[in-house]
Amino acid sequence: MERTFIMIKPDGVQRGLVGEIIGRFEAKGFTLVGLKSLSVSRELAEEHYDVHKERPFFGGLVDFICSSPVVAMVWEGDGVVACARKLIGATNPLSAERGTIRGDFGVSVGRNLIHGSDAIETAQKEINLWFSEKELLSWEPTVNAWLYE
Ligand code: DAT
Ligand code: MG
Repeated sequence: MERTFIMIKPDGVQRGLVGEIIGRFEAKGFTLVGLKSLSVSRELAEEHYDVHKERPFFGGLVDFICSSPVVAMVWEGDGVVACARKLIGATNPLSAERGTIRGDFGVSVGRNLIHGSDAIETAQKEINLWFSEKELLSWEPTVNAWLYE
């Protein structure tokens, strides 16, 4: 089954939105297979955002991710990678649709609350970067019988 990496950024944790955000993934019907809170090292943040290392905002982004604890998660379900991006909304919260996490709770691109993998291959890479194999569960919620045909 498809998996994606989701991280509630320091602003989401500081603003007390952890429960709200997790609740949206749960309510949608996805399965939580990994969850931890952590203070992110510079090394991990730089590796995670390596694709953006030439961008002008890279230094500030890494500082921000390391500034306060985050909540890292792995969610599972059919089409979860693309669907999580829809639940999250556009990168700039001001242009994100209402009903999305960024659209409902954010006002600036540098404080957009949450990260979600942008493709299946990226998700695999990010899950391996943030979680060890033994931190991930393999389980099937009994409610899946009522979510999937
Ligand atoms: P996303 O998080 O939607 O995948 P991205 O991969 O383009 O967006 O950028 C990663 C993060 O970098 C983004 O969530 C917030 C930050 N960021 C992107 N563009 C930025 C900008 N122009 N100024 C400041 N921060 C930016
Ligand atoms: Mg991205």
